[in-house]
Amino acid sequence: MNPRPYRPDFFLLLAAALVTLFTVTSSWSADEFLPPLPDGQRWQLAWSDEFEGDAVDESKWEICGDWKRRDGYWVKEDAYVDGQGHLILRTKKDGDRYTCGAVRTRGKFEHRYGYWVCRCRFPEEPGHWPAFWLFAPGVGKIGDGGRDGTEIDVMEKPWREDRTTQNLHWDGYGKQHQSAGTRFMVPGMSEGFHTFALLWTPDEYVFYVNGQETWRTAAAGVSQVPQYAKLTEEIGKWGGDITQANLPDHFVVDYVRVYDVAGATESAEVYKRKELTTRAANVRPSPQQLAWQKLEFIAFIHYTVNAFTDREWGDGTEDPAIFNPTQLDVRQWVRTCKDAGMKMIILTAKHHDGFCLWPCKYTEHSVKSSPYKNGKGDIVGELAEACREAGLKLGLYLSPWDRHEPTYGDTEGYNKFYKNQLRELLTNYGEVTEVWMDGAKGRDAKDMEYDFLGYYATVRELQPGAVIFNGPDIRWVGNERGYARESEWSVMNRSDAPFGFVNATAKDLGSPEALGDGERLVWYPAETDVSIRPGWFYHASQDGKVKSVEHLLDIYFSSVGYNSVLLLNLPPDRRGLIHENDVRRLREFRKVLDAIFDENLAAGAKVAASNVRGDNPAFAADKITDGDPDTYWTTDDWTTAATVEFDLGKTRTFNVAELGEHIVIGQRIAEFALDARDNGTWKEFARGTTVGYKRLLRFDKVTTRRLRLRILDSRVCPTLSNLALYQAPPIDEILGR
Ligand code: FUL
Repeated sequence: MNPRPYRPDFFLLLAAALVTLFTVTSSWSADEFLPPLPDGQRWQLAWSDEFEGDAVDESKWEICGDWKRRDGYWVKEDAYVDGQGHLILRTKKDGDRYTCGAVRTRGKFEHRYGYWVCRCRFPEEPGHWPAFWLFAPGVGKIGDGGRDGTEIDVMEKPWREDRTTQNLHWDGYGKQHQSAGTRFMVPGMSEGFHTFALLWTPDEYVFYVNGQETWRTAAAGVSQVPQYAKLTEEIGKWGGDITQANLPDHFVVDYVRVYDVAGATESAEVYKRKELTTRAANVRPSPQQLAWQKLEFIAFIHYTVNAFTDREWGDGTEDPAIFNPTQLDVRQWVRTCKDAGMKMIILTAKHHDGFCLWPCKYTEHSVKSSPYKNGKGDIVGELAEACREAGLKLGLYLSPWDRHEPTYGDTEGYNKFYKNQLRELLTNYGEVTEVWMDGAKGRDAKDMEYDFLGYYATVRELQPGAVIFNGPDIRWVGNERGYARESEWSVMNRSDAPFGFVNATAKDLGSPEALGDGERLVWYPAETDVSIRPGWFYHASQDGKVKSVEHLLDIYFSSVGYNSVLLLNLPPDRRGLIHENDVRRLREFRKVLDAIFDENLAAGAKVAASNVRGDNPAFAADKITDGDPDTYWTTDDWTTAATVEFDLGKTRTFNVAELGEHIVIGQRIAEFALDARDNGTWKEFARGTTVGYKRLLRFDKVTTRRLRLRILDSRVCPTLSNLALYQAPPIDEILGR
């Protein structure tokens, strides 16, 4: 039903709308009272409705009804605009029942802080009252004062005379209900238009009528959560006796405007940063990158003529006759890696010396010219088969720098040769999961240009499921010591170079500053490569220099535990076996990891979060401890700080924590802290920056039943799919030393 008595001619309406629009847009900021601000700050309109047009703008307002409300009904037909720039909330008698109008911005505009103002004219008859108020679901939550949401009544006028009231309600409407309020007279208020406003800062509420301060309070904690606006009429005894009213009666609203504080110069910067971090937060891993990240711990095998010459870099002049591993057993390699919990083996199919571990058709410089299996061996093929049998993935390293190949230095000739080698490797050995393109090149190397784009295209064509290291998929962490960055972001701004498109050794690759203009944001996670010995290749002189369990554990926490994949190198010796010392050390290392990550003390813990996205149970905090890596907790957009409380069910002692984001949709968390409840107070015991796929933290023993995670900063909104707690026993105890 059209509530207006007549519908003016469309063109008249349009002309009127344009005139009003022009007057409104050109004058509103000039004649509005706005509370004074410190130098350098100004008010900026964040949201408004001038009620132009011929219908309530439902992108801004939800029209309430039809349902019972107090002694009457809220019905949709009683909330409409009058074509003169006003919202009308009508109260009328409809048969036996009394009805009135109400609108709210729930789900359409929810905002915290700022200056909220409404200009309106009051109804004249008794039995009902108009109100302009702010609300949030957290009003019903008990505890935390009004901070988790407060009913903020900027104006309620149940009286016919020049009197009004402003109120706050929090901690629900039951036994714990709390409130505060003020009542006052403003001569002339019952007639004509007046403004009612709220200045809401994180610390205080200041109320105004016609630009005059009427009340200032922090009550029991100022609401810190986004709230929505309501304009309502209600029928009840508080407003007098409705049977005495001459109906219909109208509450007329000229506008609602919400302003935010903006630093005059700062705002453009803040906006730019928000825009950049929003884009960065939404960069996602490819399915291949995600699958690779989940491997966590993988093995490198460096093997070539170097094992027989005792060198780290062969010069390409080595005689294949020296390559004679008499006990080579790829199954021993695979067993060693599998027992250590590694999920892939990457073999140097060809290192810088150019010697090929497979019988390459394009060169004689390979196993086929060696005594190994009388020239009939194929170490790539043997390893591929053993990995397949054991359920491990296979990766291949093929050095672009080749110190043997005669075509090296002739750009066209060598690129053809290299792509032929790649084609052979990626065609004949089944699934290959990672292709390692080493950037190393000696100073004396002949000058030539690698056809990286052609190399990548060959990989994509033959092994579409593979990730390319140093290419478009995986980045070198920047050192060979085994340490990722404490703030290891997986999103960065790449250059347009086809190879080495970030400066892998830079200290900071992921902060908003490092993202710069953000024009080429990519998901580019770090792989941390390190050898279990000082060298990449086997040297008998290093048999006593295998890294200690403590050292390996430190590397693990600083690589896997810093959002990276750990690629640990094991060099087979001249026999063709991984040396006993290395095997023993890996066994010990695994034993220690198993003891640490034996029992998650937070499994199934009760969890509550300060904010849940859209109050949707699918994103609730219990997803953090449900043991399902595919479910996660998250918050509303731009709730970049939040707290999550865990009740472990009983007092527990732990010294390791593990966190994991749901990186499927991007990486967000920038800073967090962990607190334990101790004698009625929260005590911080650990703190970190990025989380990403996995973040591990070690700290002195903490004993508590209640734990709190504070997300201090994140991009757009944090996600968390896992928080686990472990009790790491002393290493000596685990190893019986
Ligand atoms: C470097 C190479 O020069 C080393 O020999 C080793 O292969 C290491 C993993 O990469 O760039």
